[in-house]
Amino acid sequence: MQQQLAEIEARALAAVHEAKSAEQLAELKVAYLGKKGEITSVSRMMGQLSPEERPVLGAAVNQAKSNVEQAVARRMAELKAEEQNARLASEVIDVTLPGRRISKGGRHILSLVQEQMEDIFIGMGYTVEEGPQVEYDYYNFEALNLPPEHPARDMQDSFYFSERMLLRTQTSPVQVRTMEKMGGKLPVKIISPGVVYRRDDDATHSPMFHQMEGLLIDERVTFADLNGTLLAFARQMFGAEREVRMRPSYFPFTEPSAEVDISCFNCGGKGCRLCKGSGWIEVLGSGQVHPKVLEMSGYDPEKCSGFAFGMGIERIAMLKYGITDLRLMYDNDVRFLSSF
Ligand code: 2NM
Repeated sequence: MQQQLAEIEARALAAVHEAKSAEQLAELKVAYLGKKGEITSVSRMMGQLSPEERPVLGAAVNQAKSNVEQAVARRMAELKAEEQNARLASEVIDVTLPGRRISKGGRHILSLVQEQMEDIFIGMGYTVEEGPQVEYDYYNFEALNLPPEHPARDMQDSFYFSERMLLRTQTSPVQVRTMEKMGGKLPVKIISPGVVYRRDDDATHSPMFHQMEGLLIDERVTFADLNGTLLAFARQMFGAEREVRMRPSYFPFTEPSAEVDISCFNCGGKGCRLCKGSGWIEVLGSGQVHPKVLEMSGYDPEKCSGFAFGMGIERIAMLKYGITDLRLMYDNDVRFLSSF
């Protein structure tokens, strides 16, 4: 039986050595070491032996099993190494190829438009001022000549934290703070871009939007200066052929006040769908700063005068880039964002 076992072991080792694949090795393992495998069957014949002979054969069977198992593991490792070497030999990696380009982000359309607007006014000598979004009622309303009964002060229209504090509904408080800071010195020549908040929410109104206001105070500043400034802005923003039109209006902080239209850049003023046939598009509000507003912030209306204006940055962006829904600018869908 020992003889037979030795012969089976030698055959198994030779077959394992010759194996050409992992599947073939697995089959050999079953054929020799499995439940009905050849080596396993030798131990089944143990019953024919004397009690003295049994342990001797048992040990020999175990040794043979162990030898074959080790040979299988060795051959498996060899086959794996061969396979990897073959793959490495055929695989061509060109290490001189350039890497994949990392796509850079871009500025948001609102930031781009705000910057264009800033650049135009910086070019006319204005400086950019900013202020807090959480404001005192005093700076947001009172110092701007908004009487306590004014509808804009209603809880329905503004976000209040307390009786004295709210989210600013316009950037005008920045102008008031700047006038205070300047302490009566001339000129004051600033723009104040930034976010404002109002209780409004539909396709054309968002509770959070952006404004840019401007303020110029100096000796003998007139309505004609306001007109010329806005004309220069309109032409740089919407094209050299634009005209502006001012219509009488009302704001508590300016007197007189005017709504400002620019001639339609789509049809050149002939009338089209964009301007609803009128040839004009409303873009901003403006006026001569009210004497009370000047006085409250330390400027003598007898010695100086000023103009102010305010416009929505979203509205300018929508007009300039043909954006039809305000909300697209807040969704942050990359397909929209990357189209500018
Ligand atoms: C507008 C329209 C008209 C405005 C007035 C002032 C200030 F502080 F000087 F009184 N700042 N902004 C103003 C005037 C804003 O927005 C439609």
